[in-house]
Amino acid sequence: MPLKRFLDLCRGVFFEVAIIMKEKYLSIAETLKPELLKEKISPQSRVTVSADEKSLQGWRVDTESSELFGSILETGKPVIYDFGDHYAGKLTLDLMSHGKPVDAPVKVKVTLGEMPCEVGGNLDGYQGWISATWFQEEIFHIDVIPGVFELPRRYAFRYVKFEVLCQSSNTTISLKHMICTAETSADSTQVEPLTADVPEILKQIDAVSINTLKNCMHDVFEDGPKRDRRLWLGDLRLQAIANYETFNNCDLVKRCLYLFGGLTNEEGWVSPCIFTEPVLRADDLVLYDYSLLFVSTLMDYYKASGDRETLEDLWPVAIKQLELGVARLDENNVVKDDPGLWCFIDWAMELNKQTPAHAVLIYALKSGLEMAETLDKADSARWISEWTEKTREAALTHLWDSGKKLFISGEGKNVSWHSQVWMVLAGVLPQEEAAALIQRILTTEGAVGPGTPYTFHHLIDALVTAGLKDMAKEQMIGYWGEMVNDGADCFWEVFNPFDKAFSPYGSNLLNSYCHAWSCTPSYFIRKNLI
Ligand code: RAM
Repeated sequence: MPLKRFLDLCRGVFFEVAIIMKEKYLSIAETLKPELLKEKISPQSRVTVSADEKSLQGWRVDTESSELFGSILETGKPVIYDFGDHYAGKLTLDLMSHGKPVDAPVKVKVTLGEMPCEVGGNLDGYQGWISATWFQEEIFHIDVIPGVFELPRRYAFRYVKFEVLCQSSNTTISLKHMICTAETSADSTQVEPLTADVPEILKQIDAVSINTLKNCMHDVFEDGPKRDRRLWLGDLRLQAIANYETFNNCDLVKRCLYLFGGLTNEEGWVSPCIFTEPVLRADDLVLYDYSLLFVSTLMDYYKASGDRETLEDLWPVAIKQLELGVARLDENNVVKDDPGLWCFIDWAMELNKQTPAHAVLIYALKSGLEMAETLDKADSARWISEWTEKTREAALTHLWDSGKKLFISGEGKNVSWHSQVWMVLAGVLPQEEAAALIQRILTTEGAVGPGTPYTFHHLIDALVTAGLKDMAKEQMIGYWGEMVNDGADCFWEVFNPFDKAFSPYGSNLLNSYCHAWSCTPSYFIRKNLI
C-alpha cells in the first residue's frame, strides 16, 4: 500500500476513535445530570430605591412598608419588593381584581435586579459592549385576572420592580402574592457549620461564599445565574475546590469535566465555555489559560473524589492540552506574546498576558506530572518533567528582571500582580524567594493590580503557597470582608474597592453580582486559614 494511503487510513481510524470517545464522554455527562432542589420564598419588604451619591453605587434602599400586598396598582407607579437575599429561580405573580371584571389585558413591566442599581434607574441609556438583553426586564400582557401568572424564564434577583404600564379604565387590580421558586443543585444539608470559635467576619464571608456557590449550581456549574449562565472552565476550577469543602457534589464536577472532554475542538483544545441549550455546544473561542487549567481541574477532582476511572478516562484530553500548550512556545521556550493567542488571566486593563500565561503553562504541567505519576504513565511523566524544567528555566532567564526583582511581561516589560502571583503558584522560585516576591509586588507603585476576584483568589492562593498565611487571611478579609460590609448577599464578578461601580463591560448594570469565581473564601477558610 502506498505510504500516503496508509497515513490517510490511520488518520481516518484516529478520527473515528476520537469521535467514539467524545460520544462516550457526553453520554457519561448526561447520566450525571442533577435534580434541582426547589424552595418557595416570599418577599420580605416593600422598598423604595432612590439615587443618592453617598450610597453604594449611588443607590439607596429604604423600607417603604411592611404591608406587602393588597394596595391598588396605579398605572405608571411602580412598586419594588425586596426578597431579603439573592435567589436564582422562577417568579410567580398572583393578581386580584377589585370591582368590575377586568375587561382588557393588563400590560405590565417586571424588572428583576440582583442590585438596587438594576431596579432604581432607567436601563434605556445603556451603552456597554455586551448585549442589553441581559437586563432582566420583561413586558407582558396578562389576560386573565384574577389569576396566577408565572414568568417564563429563570432569573437571578433580590429585588423585583412591578409596574402597570397600561390598563383599561374599568380595571382595578392588586397583587395578592409574589413567590420566588428558588432552584439549585446544591444540597445545603451537606455543608458542615463552622465551629463557634471562628471569628464573626470569617463566618460572614463563608456564608456569603456558600450562597454565591449555591446560586451558581444548576444543571452545570454556571459562572453567574444572571450572566452568562454558562459553564466556563476558569470558573469551574474555582467552584469545584470551594464545592469540595462545602456541598461536596463531586458528580456535578465530574459531569462538567466530561462535557469539556466531549466538546474539544478539531485541534483538540478544550473550549473555555460550553452552551448547554438548545443542544450541547462548545464556544468556538480558545483561551490558552482556561484550556490548560482543565488539567488542574481534573487533578483536583481526582484528589477530592478518589475517582481513578474518570482520571484514566479523561487523561488523553489532559495530556493533549499540555502538548498544545507546549507547541505555543517560541525558540526560547517562552509562551509567544502573540495577539492571536487568546488568554484570559483577568479583566484588568493594561495587562500584558505573556508571563502569566507562561506561568499557567508551568502550573498545568505540574498538575499533569502528578496525574501521569498517579496513572503510571512513565513516558509522559518524563516528557512533562522535561518541559516543566525547560519552561521554568526560560522564565528565570527571559522573564525575570533582575534589577526590579520582578517578573516582567511582553515587549513593553509590563509589571503586574498577575505575573508574580502565577509564577509563585507555578513554583518557579523557592518558598522564601516567592514570599519576598509577592510582598514586593504588593508595594510596587504603578504595577497592574487585580481587576477581579478571580485574580484576588490567585493572590490569596499565592500567599498561602509562599507560607504567608496571616497575610493571606488579612488580604482576604480586606477584600471580601469589604463586600460583606457593603451588604453583599453574594460575591460579585467585579469588585474594585476604589471604584465600586467599575465594570469591564461599560456599565455596572450588567456586572454579575453572584459570580462563581468569587466564591472561594469558603475554600480558604475551611481548608487553610482556620
Ligand atoms: C465572562 C464571565 C466568566 C469568565 C469569562 C472569561 O464572560 O464572567 O466568568 O470566565 O468572562
